[in-house]
Amino acid sequence: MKVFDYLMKVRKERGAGYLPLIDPEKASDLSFEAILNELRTTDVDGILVGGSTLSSVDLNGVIKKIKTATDKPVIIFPGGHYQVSPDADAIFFLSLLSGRNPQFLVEEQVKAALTVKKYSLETIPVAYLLIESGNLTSVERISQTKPLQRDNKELILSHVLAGEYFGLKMCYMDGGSGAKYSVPEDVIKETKEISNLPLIIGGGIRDPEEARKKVEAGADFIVTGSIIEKNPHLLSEFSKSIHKP
Ligand code: 1GP
Repeated sequence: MKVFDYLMKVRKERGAGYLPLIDPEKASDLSFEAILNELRTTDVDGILVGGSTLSSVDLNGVIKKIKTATDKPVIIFPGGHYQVSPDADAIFFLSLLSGRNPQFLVEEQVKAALTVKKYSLETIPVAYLLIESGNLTSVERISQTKPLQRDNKELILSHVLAGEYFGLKMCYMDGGSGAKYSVPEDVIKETKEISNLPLIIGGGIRDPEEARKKVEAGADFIVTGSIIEKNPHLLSEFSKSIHKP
C-alpha cells in the first residue's frame, strides 16, 4: 500500500494520526537512542525525518536506525534538496506556499526531482504553510520568508485553497520548531470547514492535552519534534491522546 493511502486509512480508522518528527541534527546521540527505544513500544503512525539544516548529517544512516526500531513508514520532511534518501518510504514534496521565496516554492524541488525519481521514492505533495507563532523560528530564518499572521484567517484559508486547487494532497500548517504558540484551534476548525485537504499540524505542541485540542478542532495528523527530544517518554502519552479512545 502507498504511504499516502495508508495515512488516509489511519485518518479514517483512528480519527487522527501521530507523526513524531526526528531532526537528526538536533537529537543528540543520547536522545536519539532514547527516542528509538520508545518507538519500539509506542503506537505511532509514521515517523517524519528532516530539519532545516541537515547538510552534514548521515540521513541514510539515521533512517536505517529508525527502521530497526519500528516498521511504521519513515517519511522525509525535507529542509532542502539534499534531504533525499533511498531508505525512506516516502517524501513530503513540500512547497512553502506561505512564502514568496522561489527557492522554497520551487527551486529546491527542481534540484531534488531527478534524485527522487532515481530512488523511486513515493512523493506526497504538500502545501506547506508557516504560521506566525510568537518567535523567530528556524524555518523563517532559513527560508527568509514571513509566516502568515495567525489571526489573518482569510489569508490562511486562501493559501489552503490555493494548495488544494494546485492539486496538492495534504496541507501542513507549521508554527515552526519551538514555536511559542501553536496553530490556533479556530484556524484549524475553519480550514476544515472550507477544505477537504488532510491537515497536518505541528510546531510548539508541548503536551498531549494540547495535541488533543488540535485533533478535536479537526487536525488529521499531529507532529511533535522538540518536546520528544527533551522527553522521549512523552511519545506514548501523545499517542494515546491523539488517537480515538
Ligand atoms: C517543526 O512542526 C515541527 O517543523 C515540530 O515542531 O519541534 O515545536 O514540536 P516542534
